[in-house]
Amino acid sequence: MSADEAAALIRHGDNVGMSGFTGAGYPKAVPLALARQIEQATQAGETFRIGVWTGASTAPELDGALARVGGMQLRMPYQSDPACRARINAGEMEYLDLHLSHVAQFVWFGFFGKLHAAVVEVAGIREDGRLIPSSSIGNNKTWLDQADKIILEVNSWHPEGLDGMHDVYYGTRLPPHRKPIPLLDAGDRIGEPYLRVDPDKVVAVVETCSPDRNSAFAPPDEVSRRIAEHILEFFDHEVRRGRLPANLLPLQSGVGNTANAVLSGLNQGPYEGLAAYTEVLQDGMLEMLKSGKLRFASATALSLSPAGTEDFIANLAHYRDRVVLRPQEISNHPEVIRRLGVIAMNGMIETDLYGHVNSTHVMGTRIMNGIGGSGDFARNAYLSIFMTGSTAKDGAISCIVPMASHVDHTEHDVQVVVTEQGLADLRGLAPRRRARLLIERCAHPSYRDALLDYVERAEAAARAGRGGMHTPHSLGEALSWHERYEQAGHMLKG
Ligand code: 0RQ
Repeated sequence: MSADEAAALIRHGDNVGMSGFTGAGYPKAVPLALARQIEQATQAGETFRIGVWTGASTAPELDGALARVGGMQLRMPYQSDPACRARINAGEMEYLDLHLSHVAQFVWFGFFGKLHAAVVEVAGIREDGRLIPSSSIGNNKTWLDQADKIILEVNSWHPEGLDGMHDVYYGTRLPPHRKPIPLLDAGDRIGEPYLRVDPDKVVAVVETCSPDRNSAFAPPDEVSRRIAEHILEFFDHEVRRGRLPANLLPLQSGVGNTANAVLSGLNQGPYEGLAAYTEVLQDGMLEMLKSGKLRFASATALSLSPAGTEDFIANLAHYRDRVVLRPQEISNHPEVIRRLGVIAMNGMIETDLYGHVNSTHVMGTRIMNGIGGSGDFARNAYLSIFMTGSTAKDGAISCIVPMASHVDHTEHDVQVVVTEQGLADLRGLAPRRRARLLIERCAHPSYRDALLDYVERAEAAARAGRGGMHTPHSLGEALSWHERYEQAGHMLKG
C-alpha cells in the first residue's frame, strides 16, 4: 500500500519501533507520511504524538520530520538530529538515553510498556516469508517479535548482494534461562541471515527506492590527525611491552571524523590481519578492508558516506565475506566484548581531572547525542580509550575540566584519554596522579596553569581539613568553569 495508507495505521499514543542505526536502514517513506498526518491533525486541533524507539540515530526523514511537527512524545535510545535535540532541550519531548545493548532486553522485560507498531526497512521479502535485512539490523529482531502490527518498507535501492551478510541470533533468552552467547571470534556466524516475522502481524508492505542519507566525512583535520598519531604510537608501545598482540585486538570505533581519522592512520600503519568488533562500519574501516589490513568487520550498521556507499556497492563481492551485520544486542553485548578483548575508541565531550567522562551533555544540561554504545564497549573492553580535541568552540571551552558537568563513564571505565596534545595512560594510577598526568599530557597549554592551580588549592584545602585527599575538590568552584562559560562565553575569561 502507499506510505500514507500505512502511516494511517499508527495512532496517537502508540509506541512505534522503527528500524535505523546511525543513518542506515531507517524507513524512508512511512515516517514522512506520518509527519504529514501529525501536522494535519495538529492543525485541526487534535493531539497526535507517539513514542519512537529505534536502534540508534536515523536521518532527517525520520527524526527530523517527526521532531519538526512535534510528533514525538518520547524518543529512545539514541538520536543525533538537530531538530530532535532542540525539542528535547526545550523540554518539548522526553528522551531516554540508554546503553544500546540494553534496549532489546529492557523491551523484552516489559520495562517500557507495550510496543504497538513496528516500521522496519528491509532489503527484500523471501518467498518463505523471512526478511532480508537492509543496511542495519539494530533492534529490528525485537521490534518484529514484540510489535502488535508491523509495517515493512521494502527498499529496492539496497543491492541484492546484501543478502547473506547478516547474522541474526535467535538464541537470546530472558533470565533465568540465559545461555552463553557462542561467539568466539569477531567473524563467527552464530545465527541465520534473515529476520523472522509472523505474517499475520504484517499490516502493510510499502515499496521504496531511496538511499540511506549519510554525510561525507571531512578529510582528517590537524587535531584528529594528531590524536590518531598518539593512539598509533601507544599501540606500538603496548605491542612492544607484550600487552597487545602484533595484530592488536578487535577494534571498536565510535562515529565521527576523529574516529575515521584513527582508522585512516591504522590503514597506513604497520598492523596486518586486524579485526573489528564494533557497532558502526564507517568509511575508514571499508578502506582497511579493501587494503587487506582489516581481515574482518562485525557491526550492526553500515554508516557510509555517499562515496563509501558507492565503493561498497561496486566492490560488494569483496566485502560480503568480510563483513557481518548483527542485532545490536549482540554487536554490543558485554559478554562478547569482554571475551574478545575489544579495543574501544570513543569520542567525548569532556573529562574531569580524575577521569570521569561526559559523552553526552553540554554544560551539564543540554543533550548532544546520547551514550550510544560507548558505555557497552568502554566498561567491557580490554582497553577503553576516549578522545577529543583539548578545547572546543575555538578555545573557549577546555575539554579537561575540574569536575565533569555530567558523567557517562566513571573513572572505573576510562583507561586512556587522548587529545591532540598527547595521551594519558591512566591505568594503575590513583586519582591524584591521574589529575597531574591529564593536565600535563592532554590539557591545552592555555588551560594547564589554571587546572594545576585548581588541583593544588583543592589539595591544600584537604590537607587543612576541608575535604578528603582521595579526590580533592573545591566543591564551590568545581563547576565554576562551566558556569563562567554560560555567563561569559569563555571558561576562564569573565
Ligand atoms: O559541536 O558542531 O555545534 O560545534 O560537540 O564535537 O569535536 O566534532 O566531535 O563528532 O567526535 O563528537 C562526544 C559528541 C563528539 C560524540 C561526541 C561540541 C563541538 C561540536 C561535536 P558543533 P566534535 P565528534 C558509537 C559510540 C557519544 C556516543 C558514542 C558522541 C560537537 O563522540 O556523541 O560515543 N559520543 N557512541 O563543538 C561543549 C565541550 C565540547 C563541545 C565538543 N567540551 N563542550 N561542546 N563539543 N566538546 C556510535 C553509537 O553509539 C551510535
